Amino acid sequence: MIPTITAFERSPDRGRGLARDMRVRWAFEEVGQPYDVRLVSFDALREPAHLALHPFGQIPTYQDGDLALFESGAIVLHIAERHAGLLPDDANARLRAIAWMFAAISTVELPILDRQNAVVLEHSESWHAQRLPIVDDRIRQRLRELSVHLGEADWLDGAFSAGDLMMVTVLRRLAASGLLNEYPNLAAYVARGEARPAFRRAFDAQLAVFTAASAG
Ligand SMILES: N[C@@H](CCC(=O)N[C@@H](CS)C(=O)NCC(=O)O)C(=O)O
Repeated sequence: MIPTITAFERSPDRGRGLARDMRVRWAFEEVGQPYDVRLVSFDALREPAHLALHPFGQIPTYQDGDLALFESGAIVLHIAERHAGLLPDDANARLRAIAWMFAAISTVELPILDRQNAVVLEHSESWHAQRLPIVDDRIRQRLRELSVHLGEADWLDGAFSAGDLMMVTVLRRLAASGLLNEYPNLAAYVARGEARPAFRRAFDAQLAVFTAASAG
């Protein structure tokens, strides 16, 4: 049976691959697992049928037989555990890769999401101009630390893993901010992730949804 995930029918990121179905698509492509995508509208996210799959009314969701999952990190971890290619065989290295997945979505993504909220939701507040540099400095702190850890390495801990997959997708959200370019090794790290054939296939698949929606 082919797993089915949900993605936006009309992604607000205009096909830049920033919505979180991109991580799941990329994971599927890395391990060579075919998948189906069910596109959902914003209205459908609030309907009981979708809330039964995702209590917070978001994408992505994952369904395979009697297994239903939400949270992109949990879905990517499930894919990585079921297939070879995204987690090392060595038990300790495997746990370190999983730790990097958590680091991506809890330690690094949080200040990045704060910036997104500041830019999208708070731009007309009188205090926006004062707050944004504070938010940016919180991001810089994490980027500095991550940059030191990565050093000259290609990936965060040995070979490419689900930890890198999550981290690259999180850092891509900074593209419009220019902040990533202050850390050349991190910018190169993201470019390395984006150059992977599996990333390109996943990116093209989500872009095709946006292009088709725009044409329709
Ligand atoms: N922590 C969740 C976040 C999911 C999330 O924020 N999804 C966004 C799209 S990237 C969404 O569905 N937004 C619509 C909404 O929240 O109404 C995950 O990683 O899966």
